[in-house]
Amino acid sequence: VHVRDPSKESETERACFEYLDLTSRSFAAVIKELNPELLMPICLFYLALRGLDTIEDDMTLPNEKKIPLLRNFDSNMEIDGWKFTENGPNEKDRELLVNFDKVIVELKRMKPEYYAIVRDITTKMGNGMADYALNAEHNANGVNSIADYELYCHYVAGLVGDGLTRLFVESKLANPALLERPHLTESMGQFLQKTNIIRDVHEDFLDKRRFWPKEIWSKHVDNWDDLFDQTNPVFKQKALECSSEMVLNALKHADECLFYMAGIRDQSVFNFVAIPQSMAIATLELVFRNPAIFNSHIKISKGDACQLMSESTQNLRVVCDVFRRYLRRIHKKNDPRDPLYTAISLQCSKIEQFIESIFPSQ
Ligand code: PS7
Ligand code: MN
Ligand code: MN
Ligand code: MN
Ligand code: MN
Ligand code: MN
Repeated sequence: VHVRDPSKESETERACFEYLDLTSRSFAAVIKELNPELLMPICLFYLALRGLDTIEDDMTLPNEKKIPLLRNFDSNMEIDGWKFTENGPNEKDRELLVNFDKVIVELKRMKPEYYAIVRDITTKMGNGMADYALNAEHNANGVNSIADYELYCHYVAGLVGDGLTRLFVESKLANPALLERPHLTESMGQFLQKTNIIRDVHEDFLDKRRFWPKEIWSKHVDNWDDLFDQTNPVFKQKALECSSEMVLNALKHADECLFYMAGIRDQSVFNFVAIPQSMAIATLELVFRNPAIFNSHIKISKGDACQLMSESTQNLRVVCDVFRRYLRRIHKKNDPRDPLYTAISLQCSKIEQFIESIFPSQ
């Protein structure tokens, strides 16, 4: 197993790992365990996108400032000495942007083949985020159609999957056939981002942001705010049914995520892609029919996270067992009074059958 030796690293390399630790909860650990060939490129890819997301998430920045920052981020990250010091004081990732000049030094030392991928995805994500920041301002109501919702998830996560897959294949750590299956890659990002959007609904509501598409929530309530009125038993019921529809929509991607992971050749890359996916299926189970998502920030327990980490660093069979376990729990929690009871039940069976077809249980 590869171990970093900070004494052999440059000052800017050490700084990058410091910002990685500062800005990520779960990604820092898995990135630091990556195959040495991809360790620094993926650390820098992460920091570039984390920089963009810090700007996107900063609700103290007016759109007149935010939009050009998002659209120009790819060119700014090529300017020696560029950094961003205007961030709101309570922005937790401020440190990264204030010291972004150090990240730029390391971006310039990357292999050109890898840098081209990072730059391409940064350009596309920055422009996609800018389109949505603009949209949210003009509609005060966020995302409307399911297609818009999936396009947003494409910009902030599907594209990350695309860039990562190109890095894995370029470094020969994944089967090049994955490049011919962009739909599988897209599902990897969509599954993570949709789970994040379902779980963070209350946090985003407090920030006056809405990512749940109107096409879904308007079937359950007339006003978005009603979902958060947990004192009214009718709204409480409707909110749960609405969240069921969001969970069902996310579950559409689960089988393709498992299929994608079969194309990974390197153990460290497998761990890197599998851990977030296992955390996502466990999070979906936690949020499913859980009214707490509408008034608090919920997370899977430390103990469950530890178990998921050890199970996701073995092989695809064990990860399939993890998916099976959580799908069964979702199946059990499903309530016959839920209008989507049958659809959810069928979707769980469909994924379980897919798993059964690749890894028969005895
Ligand atoms: C480059 C490792 C592995 C094929 C910073 C990993 C926001 C869920 O929505 O801040 O602001 O609340 O909680 C990670 C596919 C992306 C998608 C994305 C980059 C998996 C900036 C992760 C992570 C593709 C855009 C959580 C998508 O952030 O979200 C690297 C394969 C960053 C992956 C955003 C979201 C990540 C996310 P939000 P968070
Ligand atoms: Mn964001
Ligand atoms: Mn964010
Ligand atoms: Mn988040
Ligand atoms: Mn979020
Ligand atoms: Mn959060």
